[in-house]
Amino acid sequence: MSDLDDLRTKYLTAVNEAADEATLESARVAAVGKKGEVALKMRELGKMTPEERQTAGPALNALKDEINAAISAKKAALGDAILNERLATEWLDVSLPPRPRAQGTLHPVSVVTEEVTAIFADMGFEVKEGAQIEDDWHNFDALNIVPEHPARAEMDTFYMAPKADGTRHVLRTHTSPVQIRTLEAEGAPVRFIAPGRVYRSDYDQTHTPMFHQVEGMAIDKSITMANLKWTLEEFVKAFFEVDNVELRFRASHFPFTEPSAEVDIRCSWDKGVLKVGEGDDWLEILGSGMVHPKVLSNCNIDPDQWQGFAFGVGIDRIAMLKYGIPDLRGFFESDLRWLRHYGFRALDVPTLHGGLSA
Ligand code: 2U9
Repeated sequence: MSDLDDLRTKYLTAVNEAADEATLESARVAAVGKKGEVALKMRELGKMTPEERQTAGPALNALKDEINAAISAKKAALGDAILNERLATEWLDVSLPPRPRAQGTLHPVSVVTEEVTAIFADMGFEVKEGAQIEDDWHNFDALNIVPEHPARAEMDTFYMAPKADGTRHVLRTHTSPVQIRTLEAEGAPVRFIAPGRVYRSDYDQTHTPMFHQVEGMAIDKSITMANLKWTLEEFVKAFFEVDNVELRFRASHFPFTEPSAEVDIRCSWDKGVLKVGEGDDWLEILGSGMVHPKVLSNCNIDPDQWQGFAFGVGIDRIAMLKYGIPDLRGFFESDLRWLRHYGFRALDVPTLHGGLSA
């Protein structure tokens, strides 16, 4: 049986020296697999005499068991080695103190947009949004802004590179294209606000090249400036959280409204802090008017049947006023100190039922 001893030595050495599971598996197949050397030896049992078989059979079975046991032991050892290596490299010091949780805040522009939206939604206004890149028709022509109007000058408007046909798109200078597209698509009656980003080439303490507006519009058969005045009064009272406000309408001029009015609210400044509703000062907060008949007919709406009001408010401006922020430029500098100081905690999101600054 010295050839069995040779087999034992050969395969126990192979198993012992296998450095990974693949090599171990090859050794297993060669030794105790279906066509392995031990199986071949077992086939020879048939040719033996019964006496020879009586000793050779158990010896072969014992060898097979011995090799299988060695393979199992080696497999476990290889598994342990892999685990030990992972344990050595992938570790975490659970005794370290926890990292302070990054505390994000809501930007005042987001909060004021939510406040304004909640107030107008409560009065039955829908909310519409649109693209920030617009064509001349929706940003200017349809709004009765003539080609020579100063607002169209390169100085004020950001133009995109001209297309092959010579036309140039613009970064919208107001959210009014949203109203034009809504009137074109839906006709009248409508009642909605359009909040969003707008762009004008301007930069100082109260102007940035990108800022935020909310414009509103209501068109129906018999809407008048009285409805405009009531709506704006309700808005100002809710926004500044005061029971009484006095609004002053000053005649003005916009190409898209006729008549047009700028709206001031009565206020006082006490040591730099704004108080709305009382005092001897007036604060301009928005522009408004009755939608120009030409604008309605540009959107295929019959101005003899339909009329209504429109207004525009600078969101950043009313955020500065309400929350006492002196310089607009800080709004868009992403300075974490500014954001921590003027930002709002996530759960401070205003709702009408919860109170705007609850
Ligand atoms: C359509 C018809 C009329 C929107 C209006 C104003 C007056 C206005 C300014 C407020 C501060 C712009 O952000 S601001 O500088 N807006 O004074 N906006 S009426 O009138 C429209 C809009 C769309 C189709």
